[in-house]
Parts: sequence; C-alpha cells; structure tokens
Amino acid sequence: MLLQAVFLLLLHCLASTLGQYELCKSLVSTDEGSVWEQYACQPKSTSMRDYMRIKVDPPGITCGNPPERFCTLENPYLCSDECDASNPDLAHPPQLMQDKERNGLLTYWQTVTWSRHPEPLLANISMSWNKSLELTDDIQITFEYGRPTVMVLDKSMDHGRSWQPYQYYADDCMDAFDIPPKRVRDLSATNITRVICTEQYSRWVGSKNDKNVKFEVRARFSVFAGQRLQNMDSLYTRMESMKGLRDFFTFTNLRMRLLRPALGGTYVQRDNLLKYFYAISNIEVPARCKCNLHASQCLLQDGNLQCQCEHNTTGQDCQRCKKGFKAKSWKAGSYLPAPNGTPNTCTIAGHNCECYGHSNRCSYIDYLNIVTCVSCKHNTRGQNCQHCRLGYFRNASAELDDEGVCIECNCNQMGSVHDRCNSTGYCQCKDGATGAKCDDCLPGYYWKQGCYSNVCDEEMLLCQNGGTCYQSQKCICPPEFKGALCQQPQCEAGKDCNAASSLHLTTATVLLCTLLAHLLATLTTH
Ligand SMILES: *[C@@H]1O[C@H](CO)[C@@H](O)[C@H](O)[C@H]1NC(C)=O
Ligand SMILES: *[C@@H]1O[C@H](CO)[C@@H](O)[C@H](O)[C@H]1NC(C)=O
Ligand SMILES: *[C@@H]1O[C@H](CO)[C@@H](O)[C@H](O)[C@H]1NC(C)=O
Ligand SMILES: *[C@@H]1O[C@H](CO)[C@@H](O)[C@H](O)[C@H]1NC(C)=O
Ligand SMILES: *[C@@H]1O[C@H](CO)[C@@H](O)[C@H](O)[C@H]1NC(C)=O
Ligand SMILES: *[C@@H]1O[C@H](CO)[C@@H](O)[C@H](O)[C@H]1NC(C)=O
Ligand SMILES: [Ca+2]
Repeated sequence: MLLQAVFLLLLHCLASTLGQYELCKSLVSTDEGSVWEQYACQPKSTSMRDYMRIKVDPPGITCGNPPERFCTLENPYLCSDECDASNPDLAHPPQLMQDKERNGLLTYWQTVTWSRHPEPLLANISMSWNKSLELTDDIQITFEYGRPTVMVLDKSMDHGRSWQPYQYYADDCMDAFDIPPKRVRDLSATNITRVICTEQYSRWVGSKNDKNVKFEVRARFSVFAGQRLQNMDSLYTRMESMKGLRDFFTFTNLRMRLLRPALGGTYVQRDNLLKYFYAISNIEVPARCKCNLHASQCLLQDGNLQCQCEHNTTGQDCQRCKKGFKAKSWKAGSYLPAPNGTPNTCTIAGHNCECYGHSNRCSYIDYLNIVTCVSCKHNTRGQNCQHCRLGYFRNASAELDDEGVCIECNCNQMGSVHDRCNSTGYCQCKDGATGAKCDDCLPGYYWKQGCYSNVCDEEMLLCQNGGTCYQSQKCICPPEFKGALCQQPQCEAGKDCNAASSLHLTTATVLLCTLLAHLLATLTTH
C-alpha cells in the first residue's frame, strides 16, 4: 500500500512537470501486479498555422498579375514598389501568410490596390484544418502597411457548412455594423461568449506601431483563471459546467472578411488609390486538437491532423468507442475532479453479459439462473440485446453494436396482417395486398384503405350496355341499366319495358295536339 502511495505521488509529480492533462495512462503496481491507471488527457497546444489550408477570394485579388505599382500610407508619393507575380522576389502569394520567416526577412501576401474605388475592396481569407480545434491563446493576424478599418472574423464548427461571426472589427462599430463598441474587458463571467464589435484593432496608429489584429482568448480565459492564468483549474471547471463555453473556443475553419483597408486618415484620397490595399505577413492560431480528453497526441496522418486516441476510443476526435468496447455509451473525458480528471474510458463489453452497447445494466434472474441485459435501447431486445424488437428488423449493413442495427418494419396498417416483418423487412400482407410494406395491390385489386377485388376492369369484368368503369370500383351505368356490370335493365323482367317511354310520348302528342287545336280555333274566330 505504501509503495502504491509513493508511486501515485511520483506520478503526480510527473504529471505536474508535464503540465496538466498530458498523460492518458500510466502503469501502476498494486498488490495484484501492475495495472493501467487512466486519466483525462489532451494534446499540447501548438501553432496551427503550420497545418492550415488557406484560400483567398475573389480569385484575382492577389496582386501582381498583371504587375502593378503601389505606395504606402507613410510614403504616399513614392510609388516605386512593385508587385509582380511572375518574379519570385516581387510576388506576394497567399502562402506568405503562413511561412516561417528566415533571417528577419518579412514576407507577406498582398492584394491589388483600391483602383476601383468607390467600389469596395473586398477580400476573404478562409482557413481550414479538417479537424476540430480548441483555441489556447490569442489569434493574431499581422497586417503590414496598416490594419483594415472594417473586417469580420467568422468561424465554422462543421467544416465550413455553416458559419457564425466570431468578432467584428471596425474603427467605428456603430457606423460599420450598427453595434456599440465593446472590449473583452467589458465582459464578465456570464457573458464571456458574447460576440462583440471592437474598435481596438482598427484605428490608424501609423503602420509601424501596431500591426496586429487579435482575437482575445487569453483575456477571456483570465476572467476565470486570473490575470496570469495561474488558476487553470477554475477555467477547466467552468468548461465543464458552463454551457457553450467550450464550444466558444472550438472551430474547424476560420474566415476573415476584409471589408475596407487602412485609410491613414478620415477620408479616401481619390487621387492616390495606389496606397490602399491589404497585406498580411502572418497568421498565428495557437490551439490544440479537440480529442474529447481521450488523447495526448495529435499527429499528421495522410495530410490531416488526427487524435491518437486512448481509452479504447476512436475517430478523428476520439468521439466514439472502438468496436467491441461499448459496454456503456461513449462519453467525453472530464476535467473534473482536479487534478487528473475522469477518463470515461470505453470498456470491453463483459463476457458473461454482452449488451452490444444497447444497455449499460445487467440483471441476474434467479429462477432462470441467467444474467440478462436490462432495458435494451435502440429497438433491441433479448438477453444480450442481440435481437430486434417486434416491429423492427435487422439492418444487414450494421454491426450488432451499431445504434442503427434495428430498422422499423413500417408495415402498412391497412394492407398487412400485423406490424411485424421478416428478417429482410417484408411484412405479411392481407389478401390482395403486396409489396414489402403491403402498401400496394395485386393485379385485379384496387386500393381503398386496403386492397379490394376489382368490381370492373378493362379486360375480364367489362361494364356492359355502355357503362363505364370508375377506378375499378363500380360501373357507372346508363339510366336504363343497373347491376354491378350494368347487365340488368332498369325495369322488371317480363313487363313491357317500352311502356313508360311510349306513355310519355303519348302524353306529349296529346299536349301538342291540344295546343294545335287551340291555335286553329283562335285563327278561325278572327
Ligand atoms: C466572402 O464570404 C462571404 C460569405 O460567404 C460572401 O458573402 C462574400 O461574397 C465573400 N466575399 C468575397 C469577396 O468573395
Ligand atoms: C478530412 O479528414 C477525414 C478524416 O481524417 C478524411 O477522411 C477526409 O478525407 C479529409 N478530407 C480532406 C479534404 O482532406
Ligand atoms: C456583461 O456583463 C456585465 C456585468 O455582468 C455588464 O456590465 C456588461 O455590460 C455585459 N456586456 C455585454 C456585452 O453584454
Ligand atoms: C482497452 O481494452 C483492453 C482490452 O479489454 C484493455 O486491456 C485495455 O486496458 C483497455 N485500454 C484502456 C486504455 O482502457
Ligand atoms: C443501417 O446501418 C448502416 C450502417 O450503420 C447505416 O448507415 C444505415 O443508415 C442503417 N440503415 C437504416 C435504414 O437505418
Ligand atoms: C421475407 O419475405 C419475402 C416476401 O415474402 C421473401 O421473398 C423473403 O425471402 C423473406 N426473407 C426471409 C429471410 O425469409
Ligand atoms: Ca510571412
């Protein structure tokens, strides 16, 4: 026991020299031999600049094709600088925003000048990593020759499918975005995830004085962890308890929308537009891979960052349990309790009672002398949750431990005998019904909340005596006929079926004759 205590102490020392949450597991000797102890763990923070894929829009925005001259805000009348895409010494391609600058040589991406003023000079810079990342320090974008007077930083958490604003930047927030200006230091613990517009990084201070535009992560962290971030435990505790806090620092893509360049004054000087453009020499994105506290390493594999998952988890972000380790459902690791957190390891499903991850509870049934899974989820049933519930069938392309292993039969209520189906999803149909779900009729039947035999059709059951067949359901007969197929005259058999009509005729004749007689009488009296 003493030995173990000493070992654990040693481990703590080791963990603290390594930094917090850097160790996923460690071999510990106990009286029963060595066992692995597991801890919540996360990769080190690193410069994600080296892994980002960068794209600028619109396509022709980078300067130098054709070559052009430009000047700077500080030397507006010395327009001798040249940008030429075909000359490596004078070219300013996008990759110069993420290169390692050697020997103090400043390298930067540069756009065309604002020669089309007053049409706005717009540029988008999209950065993608194809990996969920968590910011660990300030994003810092270095602008040469002045910072934009209006720009927006956006982020995406779903690989660019949807975007949201991260921070607005303007020299006049009300004027540019109709948002009152704020600083991060105006925020408190309750509204730290608020998206703000800041005027701190857009004002003209001379191009050499302050070149950086920041997204402040450190200042936000310090609200919880103290000025020097000395109390990170407090931050991590908040990460666990405050909804949206962790997600606020999580992203897969970033995008800068540059909306107006530095002006160097209040107005645009229309007679010298060659001094207005954007130029970026560096983009720092200090972050770590999001591995859900299940990995301490994140490595480049086939060009993409990949968490080296521990705790028997798998996936790019360790967001799943490995196959066969689904005794209970997957959970992210937790920072709590300090200092080692909780690993929430995926464990192998027990030998005597495998539930394939559809239940995390087993129960011993005394009179049967068996152990059985309790409350199987995902529409499964059985001792090991290995069958599908009635009304469901086995998904042939899913493993037994897949959440989608059972598919609803979906038998048509009217057309089928019951709501169960066979193992390929076929329902049992009532007479006349057909199709996998019994929602169709066999030939010779029509559908009307179930299948019914045709009364009439165009082949065997023809309507007679000029009747027409209405949707196989009934013959519409001419007035003189009746019967299912209009086979029967309206009048009783054996009687004179023309009597009625001849009587009508007689009446009409009598009437006509009377009329004529009247007419004749009137004519003769005059
Ligand atoms: C920048 O991206 C936004 C959002 O997708 C888009 O509306 C805008 O047209 C883009 N601007 C340029 C210059 O490509
Ligand atoms: C993104 O990463 C995933 C997982 O590593 C990989 O399957 C996919 O091909 C990657 N996509 C691109 C465009 O690299
Ligand atoms: C954040 O909350 C503080 C106090 O709780 C308040 O003074 C401040 O105005 C709020 N900031 C924003 C942007 O809502
Ligand atoms: C993963 O599962 C194997 C097999 O059950 C087990 O020996 C190992 O300790 C597990 N690893 C972790 C990190 O839990
Ligand atoms: C069957 O399982 C596969 C593999 O998990 C899944 O992609 C598919 O959606 C499932 N089918 C249905 C109908 O649920
Ligand atoms: C399920 O029923 C359909 C239709 O009756 C049949 O073709 C199929 O062979 C049945 N599948 C099995 C596995 O019995
Ligand atoms: Ca550079």
